Amino acid sequence: MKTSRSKYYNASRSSLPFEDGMGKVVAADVTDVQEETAVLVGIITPQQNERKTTEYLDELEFLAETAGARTVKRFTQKMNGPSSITYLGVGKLQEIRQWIEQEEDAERTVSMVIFDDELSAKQLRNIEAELKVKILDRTSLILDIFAMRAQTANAKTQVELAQYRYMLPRLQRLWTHLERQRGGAVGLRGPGETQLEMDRRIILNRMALLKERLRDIDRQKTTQRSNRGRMIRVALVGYTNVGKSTLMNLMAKSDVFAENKLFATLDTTVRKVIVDNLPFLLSDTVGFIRKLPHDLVDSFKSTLDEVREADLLLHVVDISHPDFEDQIQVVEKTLADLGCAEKPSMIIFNKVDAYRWTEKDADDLTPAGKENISLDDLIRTWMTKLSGQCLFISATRKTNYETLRQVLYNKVRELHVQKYPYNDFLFEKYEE
Ligand SMILES: Nc1nc2c(ncn2[C@@H]2O[C@H](COP(=O)(O)OP(=O)(O)OP(=O)(O)O)[C@@H](O)[C@H]2O)c(=O)[nH]1
Ligand SMILES: [Mg+2]
Repeated sequence: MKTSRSKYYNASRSSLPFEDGMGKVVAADVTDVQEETAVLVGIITPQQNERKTTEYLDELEFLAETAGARTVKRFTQKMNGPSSITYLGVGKLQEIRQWIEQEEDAERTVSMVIFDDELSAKQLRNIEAELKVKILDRTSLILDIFAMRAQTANAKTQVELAQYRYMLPRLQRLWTHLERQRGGAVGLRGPGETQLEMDRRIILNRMALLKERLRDIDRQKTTQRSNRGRMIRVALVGYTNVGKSTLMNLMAKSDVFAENKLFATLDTTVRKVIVDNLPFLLSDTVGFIRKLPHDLVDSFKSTLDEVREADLLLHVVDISHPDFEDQIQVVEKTLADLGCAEKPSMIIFNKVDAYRWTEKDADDLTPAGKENISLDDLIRTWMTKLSGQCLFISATRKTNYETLRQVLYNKVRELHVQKYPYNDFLFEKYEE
């Protein structure tokens, strides 16, 4: 079996982050693990019914898998809202602890418990004390995947900054934990606190450095963008894993990394695309997700500038995903947060080839669910809803690809004439 270095920072075993020679704070110790296994936890509340929670946990499982951990069990609890002290009820936590102990007795290790919502420092500390395994939440898991995916200096800097932003308010937890391991509860006020202050200062310094670096990158990118000439800029946006990069590759004949994992793309790629005689710029960027950590959105400002400055947004949707309607809302909400709600945009429903539905028997009188809607009916509904401002395609099978090109041509041309009325470049025969 493959032995890999665990990517996870193990708070219960390791010592604290320390500064390396370059002023960078690194986790001091990682544990060797054969295969990491995860237990997932979510709550069912009046605002989030059982079906929703299941969908969230499905997604959390996909995130865990992307990060390299296999899910072995899920726990849910019905409650009015999360407890500010332990997130779950105490009884539920004990139930999870017992289950973990049973597993350990059977010589099966549980590497981590992942909570579907962001945990406060206090919740983390209490849960960790009770469960005695590594605890992650959706945010730290997403940050971990981002760290794994980051390729360029820009993406790496942005992720590192987001990680420190997440870590800073939670530092105390690590110290408390360490003191407990040493068996001294009182010691917290002594050297521990000094050390905590030192750690905090090291991290704050590092964050200042990263921010400065990002400002430099930002300046460079702004210059690059202003040198791109008079071309309409189109940005592919959408939920993660919907097929943005696949579509980019198809249109720009490029070779952007695309795969069936979450957050395959972190960096923005921009390509010149020519439809007939019309050139424009097409960009592919990071996908959105539910409960996207706010720190991450802030840290990814320069990557998302591409979206902010686009003239037209192509919102790609995976119509074969059971939650695609929810995903549309998440993307629209994120776009609004970015100040892009009013931008011209178009919805591209992708993966029509993968759409599945079950026809109801004529004598089945139960109300039709969303799994009983045929593709044709779905298309009709959305065409009406969006007054025709949408397209249904398959990027892998090229279904309706010609229509997409035609629609884009008209749209980009219209925008071009508005934006650069005296630019005759548009109507020349364009030679590549
Ligand atoms: N069946 C089917 N699969 C598709 C289609 N388009 C893309 N895919 C698959 O969907 C998966 C995700 O595609 P990507 O292009 O990486 O998606 P993305 O939106 O760029 O994802 P992130 O970069 O992770 O946000 C890949 O496995 C693609 O092969 C399609 O039209 N039909
Ligand atoms: Mg991608």
